[in-house]
This record gives sequence, C-alpha cells and structure tokens, in this order.
Amino acid sequence: MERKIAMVTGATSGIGKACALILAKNGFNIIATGRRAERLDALKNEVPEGIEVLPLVFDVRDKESVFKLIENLPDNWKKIDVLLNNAGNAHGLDPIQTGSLDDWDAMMDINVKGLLYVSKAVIPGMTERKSGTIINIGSIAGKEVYPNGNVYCGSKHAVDAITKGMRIDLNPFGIKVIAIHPGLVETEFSVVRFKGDEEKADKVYQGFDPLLAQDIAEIVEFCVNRPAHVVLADIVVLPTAQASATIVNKNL
Ligand code: NDP
Ligand code: 8X3
Repeated sequence: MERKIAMVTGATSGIGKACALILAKNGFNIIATGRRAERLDALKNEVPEGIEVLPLVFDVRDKESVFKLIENLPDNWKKIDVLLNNAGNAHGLDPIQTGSLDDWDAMMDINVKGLLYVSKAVIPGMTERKSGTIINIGSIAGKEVYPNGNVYCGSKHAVDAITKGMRIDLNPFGIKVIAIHPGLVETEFSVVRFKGDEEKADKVYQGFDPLLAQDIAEIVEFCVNRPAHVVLADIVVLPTAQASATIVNKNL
C-alpha cells in the first residue's frame, strides 16, 4: 500500500514532534527533520507499526544541505504530499536598542529564510503533480507586535506574508497553503528564547493553562483531513486565557 508522505521540519521537539506523531497516526510516512539526530531516530519507536520515519538531519540555515538532502531523497520518499514548515524559535526578548545581532540573524535566517529554502526544495514536486499541502507555523507574533518582540514578530509577520504569497502563486496548481498562528504553547520555545534559563521559561506558562503541542497537532490533523475542495487558510489559535499577544488572564 502506498502511503502519503509528510515532511515535518523541527520534528525533534514541541509542536513539530506532536505534528509528526499525529500525521503518523493518520497513516502518513514521515520525513522528520531537525538538527538533533538522536531525537529524530527516537521517533521511529513512537509511530504506529507499519509507518516509516525517514530522519533528515540538517540546519534549515544551511542552504546547500537543504537542497542536497531534499533533491536526493530516495525515490519512494520523493512524493511529498504535506510539507509542515515548523522549524523555528525566538532568540532573546530585548528592546530593539539593545538586541543582539546574533539573535536577529538566527531568527531571520531560521524562521524566514529556512522556511523559504525548504519550501523552494519541495514545491517543484508539488507543482509538477498539481497537488500538495503546505502548512506554515506562524504565530500570534505574526499578527501583532509586543514589547521587545521586535525581530521575532518581524520574522513571523514575514511568515504570514510569505504564506499569503504562496497561496496566490500556487493557486493555479491546486496546492493548499495554510497558516496556523498559535498563541502561547508550552514547549521548549521559551527555554530557547531565554537561552537555557528554565526558571524564566517556566514562568511564561505559570498561572494559566497554555496551549499544548498536541492542541496544534490536532488542528493540523483536522486541516489534512478536509476534503479536496476545502482549505483552512489562516488559523489563529490561543489559550482561552489569552486575548491578545499581551493580554493573558492569570486569574481564571
Ligand atoms: P521548540 O523549541 O520546542 O521546537 C523548535 C523546533 O525547531 C525544534 O524541533 C528544533 O529542532 C527546530 N529548529 C530550531 N532551529 C532550527 C534550525 N536552525 N534548523 C533546523 N531545525 C531547527 O519550539 P516550538 O515547538 O514551540 O516551536 C515550533 C514553531 O512554533 C516555531 O516556528 C515557533 O516560532 C512557533 N510558535 C511557537 C509558539 C509557542 O508558544 N511555543 C507559539 C507560536 C508559534 P533542532 O533544535 O533539533 O534543530
Ligand atoms: C510564540 C508565541 O507570544 O511568545 O510565537 O510570541 S509568543
């Protein structure tokens, strides 16, 4: 039986991992990407029997590796039905006047250019077959700007705009293009943002019920199971306690 194939970037953790597992549960073979090879390998033991996982280890910033690995996929892995562009993070939370150039480079290079590189490598197969689904993980930070969010918000506003551009340009090919913009999801995101400071990271999610990676995965599951004529184009999902990027009710 020929299974559909989903490529999930950033499948080593958080939203990407939960999405890879739910897509596997829905019968997809999974191309799982990220930098931490051992975590990608471990996914093989977590998917249902009969589902295959192909780990592809690369940094999305490494243009050469992205194209080399995706263009040279084994024949039975070439037909990617679903591309989930999820790899990304915030680096730092500083005012623009004191922000770090390295952090800015990381966010623009990973969240924006990395998403573009992977998409550029995968899209030709989809346009040729005139089918496919691309799901980009944006953020509430792509819809609003919050204090000290400057460059991260900029990177996610870029994801929002690029997604809309993809939807227009890929419309003649019948390719579905979807953006999911989550609010606060408890993952390793804040540990990365605060450079390993777990105490500071934990505080972000204290006093209310944040979203879980599984909540986003269930939305992805719903999106990929819509009939051919239906696309959920642009989805904002927040914890019930969150009203905007900056308003979170911690008294619920
Ligand atoms: P995690 O830190 O848990 O996961 C981030 C994933 O991205 C990891 O799998 C990581 O893999 C991968 N990644 C990061 N940098 C690179 C890189 N240079 N090359 C390849 N892969 C990379 O965070 P989340 O699951 O929360 O984040 C996933 C996405 O969701 C991001 O785009 C984030 O901006 C977005 N998001 C998160 C929200 C939240 O509150 N958590 C809310 C809204 C959006 P590895 O380190 O192994 O390479
Ligand atoms: C992640 C959510 O609010 O930290 O994109 O920017 S937030």
